[in-house]
Amino acid sequence: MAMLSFERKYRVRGGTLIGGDLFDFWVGPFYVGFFGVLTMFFAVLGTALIVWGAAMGPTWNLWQINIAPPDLSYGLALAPLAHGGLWQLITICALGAFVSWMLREVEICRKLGIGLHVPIAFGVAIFAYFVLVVVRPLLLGAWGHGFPYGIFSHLDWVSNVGYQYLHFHYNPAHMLAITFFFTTTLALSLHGGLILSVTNPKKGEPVKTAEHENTFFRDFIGYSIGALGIHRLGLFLAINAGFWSAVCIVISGPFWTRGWPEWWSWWLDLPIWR
Ligand code: UQ1
Repeated sequence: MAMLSFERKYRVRGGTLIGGDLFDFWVGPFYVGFFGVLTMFFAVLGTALIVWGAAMGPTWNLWQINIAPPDLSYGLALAPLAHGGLWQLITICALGAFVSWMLREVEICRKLGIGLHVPIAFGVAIFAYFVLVVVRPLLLGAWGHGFPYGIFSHLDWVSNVGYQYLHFHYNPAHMLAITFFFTTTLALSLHGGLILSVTNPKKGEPVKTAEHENTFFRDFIGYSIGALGIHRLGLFLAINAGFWSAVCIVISGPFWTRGWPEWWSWWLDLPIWR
């Protein structure tokens, strides 16, 4: 693909976090950087380890391949490769690749002189994964509390851990996380719909602008949050979805060991009912 006309203007030197000019170059449209190289290293190694783990297993059926964490009896020790050790190395590679990818975003932001909103948002997603596979297992005292890497196996894990707390939907942080996930989709569908509606007028009519956007929502619900506001709201909603997901799983076990329905007994015990 030919270089776009504006790319040359924005391909500025510097802004790197480490290594100076060493990896400060592009391959086609892609900025490389030290963290681009590091991402590739972890991603290729991690993928190779997954394929190795699959080769050790009983099936090549994509749905059934499973790379399990160590047995609980290994506690927080390193396990033999075939007994969860691969899972441990793959987890390190995944976190290495995710964090490197985020730092590559930071370098690009610094080159362009823009805010760090995108890497910060991605960081919250990484945080949720980190809490799930590192923080919670650490607090519970065994890597075996991590979730298995496999399409069906991770679904089974979610179901089993959910039933361990009787009814996971009674977990208040889970309620918040779900509410933020759904509200994120509501906000994006409203925003996507609104933008497309003003940029696709009837044949012969001019494309509409911010005044139409604001007026639609003023007419509709008496309030418009504004063109910048909707993006602030979207970022807030999406970050909260990831954050409360991390909270809802880390409190299950380390801070609450009974069924989640029982947590609500504080409500039934309020003196106002007596
Ligand atoms: C909105 O008010 C607005 O400002 C004009 C947008 O910007 C283009 C939007 O995309 C949306 C969805 C809204 C409406 C949102 C709320 C929370 C009133």
